[in-house]
Amino acid sequence: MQHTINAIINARLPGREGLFHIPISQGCFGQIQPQQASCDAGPADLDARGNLVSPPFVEPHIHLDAAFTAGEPRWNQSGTLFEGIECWADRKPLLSREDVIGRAERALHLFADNGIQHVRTHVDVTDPSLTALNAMLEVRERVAELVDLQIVAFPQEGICSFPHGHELMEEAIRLGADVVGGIPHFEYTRDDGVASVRWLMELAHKHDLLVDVHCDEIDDPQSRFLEVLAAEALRLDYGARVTASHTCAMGSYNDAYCSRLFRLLTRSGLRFLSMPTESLHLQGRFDSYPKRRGLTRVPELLEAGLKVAFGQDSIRDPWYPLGNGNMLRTLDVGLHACHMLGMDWIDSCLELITSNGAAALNLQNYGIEPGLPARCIVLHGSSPYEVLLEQKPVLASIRDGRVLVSR
Ligand code: 17E
Ligand code: FE2
Repeated sequence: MQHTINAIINARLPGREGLFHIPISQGCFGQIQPQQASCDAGPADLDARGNLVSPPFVEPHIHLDAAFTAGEPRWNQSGTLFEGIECWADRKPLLSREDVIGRAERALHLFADNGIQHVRTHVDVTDPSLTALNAMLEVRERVAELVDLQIVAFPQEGICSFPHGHELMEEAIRLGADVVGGIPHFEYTRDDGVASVRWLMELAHKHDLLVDVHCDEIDDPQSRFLEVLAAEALRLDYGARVTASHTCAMGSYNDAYCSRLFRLLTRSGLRFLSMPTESLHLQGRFDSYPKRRGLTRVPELLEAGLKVAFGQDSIRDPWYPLGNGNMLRTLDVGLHACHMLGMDWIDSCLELITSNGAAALNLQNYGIEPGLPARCIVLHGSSPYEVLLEQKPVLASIRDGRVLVSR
């Protein structure tokens, strides 16, 4: 049974000293008051006991239509992105509404239990039946009390390279997808990749939709579709609404090219998502030694003032056999892979799985501020460092004043 609360007491807040009393009424936060000392909880109070209270975790990049299909009908033995796409193409004809809804909701309940309240899922629309898309549009309504779900029309096998790819994208938008996707590095030619990015940006702009492109998810330093995406975002003045996912090739670009590229990136202001567990697993597969990590330039993008967040990408699917819904695991791996275990990075690390993800999703009412919807989580630890050290399950998850999770 979910009950509502009137306040969170003995709360610590990210980047602020001392303890706080956070009142909640009619599903929204009230005026946050500093507390002189730790106090006892009333019947409708949630006692944070000096632990950190944070806005909910954001899962900005996942593929729920493929969740829990690892090994079906066969395992990805090479561990490459490309064999994953082949395995998925064999699984796709077996999809049904019930199958997709069952697996996606299983993943979303696991996410909710881990303090995630905002999710963006890519749904493969290179399927003439659009079975997964229709099922996920239903799921978006069915889980609304637990999570906000954004649906990306994602052309897994290409827009230009898949029969009727453009029409399937347009149909997905007509049916109600929130975000326009793409996969330029998978199109047959560089020209097709460029054409696909220009076309999808026009489509999004015309329909006033967000954009999230699987962009340069490959170790090939010649894969340079990010510059096309950024230039289009700049031209259309659309940067805050455009997300570049993966950009793995940036980990292989030379510094001279990157210095030119960063000038464009900062001007366009687009958002970045890196999926550290996934890229460590799928990239570097064509290297002997030394072997690349396959991640984009996360600290460099952050230092340039751009928003970067981490996502899980997969949960036991043809691309990645693991995943447990715990964003702290993703954060841990990402900080290791990106050389970000310096104390300054650790102090701000929760932004990578909270506010920066919210920026990528273009969320408007996110944060712990008076008047905003009362959505937050209580973490195990009084500082980001302690939270990262322990990686314990969240102690509570509150949504619009209702207690979704409490331990
Ligand atoms: N599809 C894709 O193109 N890339 C990925 N990382 C996943 C699906 C999980
Ligand atoms: Fe992905």
